[in-house]
Amino acid sequence: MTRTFPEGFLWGGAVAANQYEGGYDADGKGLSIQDVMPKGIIAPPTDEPTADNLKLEGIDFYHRYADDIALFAELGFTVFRFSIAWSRIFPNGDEETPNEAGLAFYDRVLDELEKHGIEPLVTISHYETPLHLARTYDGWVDRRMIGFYERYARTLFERYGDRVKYWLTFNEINSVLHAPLLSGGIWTPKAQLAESDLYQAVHHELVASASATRIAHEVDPELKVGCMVIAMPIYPLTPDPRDVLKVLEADHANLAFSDVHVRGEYPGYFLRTLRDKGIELDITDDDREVLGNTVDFVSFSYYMSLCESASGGEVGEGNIMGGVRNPTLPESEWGWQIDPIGLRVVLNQFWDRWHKPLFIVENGLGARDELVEIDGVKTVEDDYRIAYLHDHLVQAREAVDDGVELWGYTWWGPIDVVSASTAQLSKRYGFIYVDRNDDGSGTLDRYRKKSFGYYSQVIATNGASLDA
Ligand code: BGP
Repeated sequence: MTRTFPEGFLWGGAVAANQYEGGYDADGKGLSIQDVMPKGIIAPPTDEPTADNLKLEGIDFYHRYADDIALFAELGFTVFRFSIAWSRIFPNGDEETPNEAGLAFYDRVLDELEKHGIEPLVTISHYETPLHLARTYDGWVDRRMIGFYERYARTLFERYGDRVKYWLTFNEINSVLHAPLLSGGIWTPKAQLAESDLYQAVHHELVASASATRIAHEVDPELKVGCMVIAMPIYPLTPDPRDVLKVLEADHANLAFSDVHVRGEYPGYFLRTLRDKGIELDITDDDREVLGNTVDFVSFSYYMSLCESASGGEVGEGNIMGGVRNPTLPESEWGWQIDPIGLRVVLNQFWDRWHKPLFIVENGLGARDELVEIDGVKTVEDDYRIAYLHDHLVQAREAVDDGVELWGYTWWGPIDVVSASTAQLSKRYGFIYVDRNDDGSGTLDRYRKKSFGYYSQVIATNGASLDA
């Protein structure tokens, strides 16, 4: 029996403006926090942009977008997830009127996608808060951020709403507890940040997200707005019930964000956490009403799973949030443990919990690649990436057979981009190799890797080729 994905399933790739566009000060763009984060989240920000920051030039999509989108079309993409750089549209973030040149850039990107019949999926805010908002307001700690974000979101819906149907409000919104600057634009260093301020920032982001959903539906009821979270299945390290309880607590910390997005109110367990911490949030009646604007779908990134244990355990690396290592799983060169079955687990968990359509908007393997020449053609023999892709898609298809409503799949970084956590280019995810190195050298030329052909087959056969 040939097994395919549902008809109309959306296939593509995902990127974020700050990791691939470059053009960090082009056409009136203001600085974003990323322009002063040359080492990602592994070192504090700098005062000014510095030459060692690979994101300033990225992979120069700003100038090469037409050629890159043509390559995505060659892969067979039917969807492309990208983010809009907030500081291209509102350079400082708190202006009254947008920067027309910034808006025009995304018009051109959308023209190109339309030309190739590729559906856009837009992230409104992907780890790129305007620097001015971070420095002057301490990011989302300040309630005024809600208004700035609403103005920005409305501008996007009104400008692009007739061409962009699918929207995500915040990338990995549940990462703010772990990475306050990256995810919440909070300038105060994490070690000095009061927990009450951090949770207040969470609240402001959740209200802003729900408000954006309301505005989108006002502009056009046909628009589909989703939340976007890190999906991280957590397993008990042992059958000890205390380990299971730890898992429940860790799950709650992660799932609270999507619970609010889907149910429109804070779950009891979250309110208890606040009580236990002695935190009283400033939540207005208006806020409560706004939160009632729930999402149309739930999207997530999935890279890995973790363990929890009540009695400690070896702590490993992870996507933003680390945890106890699973002794049964292999790991990537960056220590992220590889767990395809975990994808089927979260898909089922999310579907059972919310009964909302799901969208896998990030999944991928960061690895060191070697560019080689075969029959005069430069390529990368990335069988490890093909294996990762294959194994995860097989599990996604299992989940669909389990009854999960899954709208689509966008591989993270279909073209090599700068890493979010470490700001390296050598941590490559792409099907398309970009000749740029960690020291900034390279021609920026693009080359198709072996996985390019593999993924294009998967897309062309709507998943049937996974069994070949
Ligand atoms: C997610 C982010 C992305 C992305 C990806 C891979 O957390 O949403 O922006 O980069 O992870 O992570 P990294 O680049 O750190 O390898």
